[in-house]
Amino acid sequence: MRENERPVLLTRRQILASSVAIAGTIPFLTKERAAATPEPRTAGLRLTAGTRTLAVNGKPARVFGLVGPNGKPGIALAPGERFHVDLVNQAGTSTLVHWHGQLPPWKQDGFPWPQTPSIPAGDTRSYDYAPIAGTYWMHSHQGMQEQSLMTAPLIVRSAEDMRADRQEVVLLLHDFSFRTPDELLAGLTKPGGNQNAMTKGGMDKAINMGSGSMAAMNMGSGMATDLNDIEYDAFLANDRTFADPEVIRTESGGRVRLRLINGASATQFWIDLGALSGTVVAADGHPVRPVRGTRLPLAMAQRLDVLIDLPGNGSYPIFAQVEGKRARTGIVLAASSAPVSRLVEEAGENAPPVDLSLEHRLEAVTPLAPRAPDVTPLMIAHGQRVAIEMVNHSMMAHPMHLHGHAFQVLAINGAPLAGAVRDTVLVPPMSSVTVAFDADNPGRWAFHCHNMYHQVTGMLTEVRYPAII
Ligand SMILES: [Cu+2]
Repeated sequence: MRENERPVLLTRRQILASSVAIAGTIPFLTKERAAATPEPRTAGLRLTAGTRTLAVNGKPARVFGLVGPNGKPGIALAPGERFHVDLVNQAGTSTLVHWHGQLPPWKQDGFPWPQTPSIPAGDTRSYDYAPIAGTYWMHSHQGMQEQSLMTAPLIVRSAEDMRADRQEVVLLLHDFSFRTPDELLAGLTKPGGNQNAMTKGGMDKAINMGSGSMAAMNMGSGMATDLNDIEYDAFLANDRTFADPEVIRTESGGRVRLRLINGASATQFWIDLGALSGTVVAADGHPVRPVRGTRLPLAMAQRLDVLIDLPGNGSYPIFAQVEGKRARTGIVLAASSAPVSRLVEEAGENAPPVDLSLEHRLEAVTPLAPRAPDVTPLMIAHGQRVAIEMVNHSMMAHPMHLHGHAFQVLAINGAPLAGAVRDTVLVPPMSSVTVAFDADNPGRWAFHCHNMYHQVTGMLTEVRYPAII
């Protein structure tokens, strides 16, 4: 299967008629269409960045995709297996894919630094590093390709996962628009635009480093609480809407490990397990002490692993409701013979803003060793303990992500916490969150808001070690 030559993902969901009208979701498909695919230079797993056509709300949508060696989205690795991947660019435009939350050498991180340029259309780039186990994901860090669904799961199974013998269910969430990302961004930034406060909110100076014993990030200021700046056409769970959800048939016993991934570009969700209850056992791939719950907030780019034991042989929807809205998407877990009834696409009432209620309850299984942080801004040195206090003076929520490191959440609004070790944390409006990490991975690392529109309008900086070439 490793040499599978299928150029793009073909599933029953896709409309393959060549006469299909191209929806405007891919911004820069150029005439420099990929030539013949080069032979992989090594024996890595083949991961193809390409294009595909989905049906969304009954209409065809041309989007990007990342298809693994088995023809399915993304990559899943066995315990101990290296991330040895040949990324083949058949997307018809240059691209670069970030292995979100993984801790590779920095030149394999998939961020377009001058030293690590994007992959031209038709080319292949190889990656080889020892991955860390857990629920991760991959997404393009090139322009705004992420909004056009250049995203996929990256699952690294542990030996413990295999021993537990639970059925693995991956739920990858997206926000979707028939408009191009450029059109969506223009709607956000144009003067007098009615969609949000980005231009009022000082995004251009969103990241200001203070001095003192901690680096402090100040995130601008706005006037009113700001949810869902973009009116999306659909919200997708594993590429499908709730009108036609994926039904996952559960194995006998109904023991599931649900791997939740928020791959949306600008949307936060409340996961609602409905009639089920679950146990959160990992945040952003990193184990946490078990926390029971049925409604779980999931900020952009975050992941949660939830263990669920189905109580019977019925069918059980897993809802993902958009914060501030009635809109929802999701999947259905159903025993083999259980009928699945049609689902109501909208919830009865709007979901509240995604918050830190779960973050307060999370505690890393393997926390950072106790240690005082060094006095340092974003130039850091190998071996340091670095603490960053992120202060949000705006009315927008910012899910903040650091590449190449896992940090521990150590305070929320100044109140100390021995929280989760993870890679993405939400900083709600008018709030502060302090994280710390060990500087153990020399390189140039992006540190940014994972709301893609905040990132591309400047909410991105660099955490850098000295003497990097
Ligand atoms: Cu943001």
